[in-house]
Amino acid sequence: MSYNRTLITAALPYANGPVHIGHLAGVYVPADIYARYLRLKGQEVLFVCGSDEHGVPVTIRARKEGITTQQVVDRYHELIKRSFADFGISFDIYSRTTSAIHHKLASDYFRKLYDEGKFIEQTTEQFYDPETGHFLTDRNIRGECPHCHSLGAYGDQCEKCGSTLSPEELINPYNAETGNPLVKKPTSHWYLPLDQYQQWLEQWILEQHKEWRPNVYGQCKSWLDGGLRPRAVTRDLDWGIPVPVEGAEGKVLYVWFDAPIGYISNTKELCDAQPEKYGNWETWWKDPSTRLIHFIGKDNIVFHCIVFPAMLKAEGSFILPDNVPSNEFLNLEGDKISTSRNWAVWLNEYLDDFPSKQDVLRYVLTANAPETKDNDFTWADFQARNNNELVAIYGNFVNRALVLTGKYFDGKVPACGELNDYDHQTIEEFKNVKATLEDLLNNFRFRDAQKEAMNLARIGNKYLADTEPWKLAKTDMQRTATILNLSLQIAANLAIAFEPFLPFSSEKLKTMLGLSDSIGWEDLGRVDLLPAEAKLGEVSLLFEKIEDTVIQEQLDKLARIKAENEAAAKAEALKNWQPVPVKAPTTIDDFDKADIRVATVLECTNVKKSDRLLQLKLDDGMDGRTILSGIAQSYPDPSVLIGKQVLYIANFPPRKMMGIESQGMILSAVDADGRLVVTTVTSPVRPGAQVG
Ligand code: B3M
Ligand code: ZN
Repeated sequence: MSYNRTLITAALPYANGPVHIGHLAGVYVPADIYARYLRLKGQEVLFVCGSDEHGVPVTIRARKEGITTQQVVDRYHELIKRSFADFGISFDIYSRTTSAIHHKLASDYFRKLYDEGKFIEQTTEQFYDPETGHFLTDRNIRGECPHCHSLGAYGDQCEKCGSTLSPEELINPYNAETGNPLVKKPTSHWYLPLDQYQQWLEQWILEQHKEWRPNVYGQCKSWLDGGLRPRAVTRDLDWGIPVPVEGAEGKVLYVWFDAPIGYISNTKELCDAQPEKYGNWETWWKDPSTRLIHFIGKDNIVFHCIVFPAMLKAEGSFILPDNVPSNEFLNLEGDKISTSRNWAVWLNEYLDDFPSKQDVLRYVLTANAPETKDNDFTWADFQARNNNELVAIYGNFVNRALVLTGKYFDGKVPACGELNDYDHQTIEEFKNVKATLEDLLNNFRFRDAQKEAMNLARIGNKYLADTEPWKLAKTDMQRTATILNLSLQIAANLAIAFEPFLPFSSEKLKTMLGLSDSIGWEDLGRVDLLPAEAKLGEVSLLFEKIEDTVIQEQLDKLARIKAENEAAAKAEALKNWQPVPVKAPTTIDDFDKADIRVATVLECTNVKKSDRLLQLKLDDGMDGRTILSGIAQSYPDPSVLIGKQVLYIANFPPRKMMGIESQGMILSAVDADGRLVVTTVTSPVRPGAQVG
């Protein structure tokens, strides 16, 4: 299939918080690299995105802050839009789903499917808070976990024991926000019968799109193998797009029904505003010679590969996505990025701390992109890649070529003399860069593509190091001129090759080289991009070293956030703590079977390679014994237990842990925050004394 244009969408970020490095790495930098690359090749491209402003999260934040939901989305829509612009994410439009054009388009879309009988209507019993008059979604319902009896389990999952739950399983469910007990109440909703699209989706994805990334294809296959079921497309909420059906007051379109339609309404908004530049929106969404590419994170795969395509198929006049290059997740310093725990590097804060270093972050996030598996961002790696790659290879090469030209040729491109074998060999090496880059970029392999561009800088760096023009200048200016001419041509190639990845530094380098705007992607590999005698611009460093102190500040900041989170978690645990229910009745005979004794702690040390176990050497009034106990987290300084008397079970069979034999079990009380406190006696007794 040959295409005349490419429509690129990037997942619409929820407008309930700022954007962070995980968003950039997962979705927006890859999408921007691809859009810039296609534009550089002269292709017709539309790159659309906008804020996703409906759904429950924004309403929760509004209630927490005591402001309106519209105020929340207005605040974050502007912040997110500015962050994307600051990082050079080159959308043609960044709009929002509270726009009138989106409300109308999504509402009309729903009504068309409704009138054509594409939905089924079902009445089900849902949890309802009689006091607030709201139906609740799974995440807004909490209660006692039926498995581990922790009280804060959510309607979809218990975070204590990890069990997947449904709200019906919770004991004494309550409204997570108000604490009110809930009742069940019938409510009717419209459902998209995905099961009716099962066969078509199997054919369209599993047969026609085997080229999709394995993580995407695999997730689609498991959803299809599991059998698709009807999916609700409306909700009982007062925030969202009202359901355009008589008698549906109080119901809105489900956020995941309206949000993908946001791609269409953003396109329409742009084309309606600038038809002379962007043409008719329907050409982008209905002409089969348009190639549609969705950039998303892995948690959005089912919505972009199964649900939205089924919606498009149901409507019947739209094109379908040709590829959905979804990334996995980026973690931060070994921990999952989390908005609620403030465990993130926020884009607006990054720019405060690293002004004008957008390209450094773009480079590092692409170099570590979670393209096929989750990956980890560390500040040490950020510093290393900046100092050892951007500064030491790319920046160093460019700076030497420019400074030496300034020093020996008055800042003008020197004429190129006779090329020797080494020159020809170097030229040969970087002539293939264009083809390699294109193959990688066409296949959404941005990490490898960026590495290929950096290899070009390595070629330049090596060429200068091997030819040492700063020495030759004393004896052979002609040869020096040839070397610097070729070096400047390589630098010009670098400006082009890096443009999709590092737009800011490419712009700066093109200015310093005086590179004509007419030079583009198709010129990659040429060694005559800069004519002799052309005047270079003012020279400055492309990249600057990042010092350890700057990195330490970031690590200290994260350490403070971690401590704040731990304190908050402890306070939360204490606030909601209730003793677990008393166990089933037992007898004195059963109790007697356990031989509980008192012992005095002689030694207490950490167990190597374990962050949980302490090794206690006890005077048990008999031959002495060693017991391992999982109390290390509660006793950061194990020596505090030396001399203390503890209670332990003496007649458990010995068992080996971490290669050490443990003879018994120390008795501890579990505090509300999970801290284990060892039990003792109120006044000293002889070691070996029995407890009854
Ligand atoms: N608002 C973002 C997310 O799930 C979601 C994407 C919508 S794209 C149509 O993080
Ligand atoms: Zn549980």
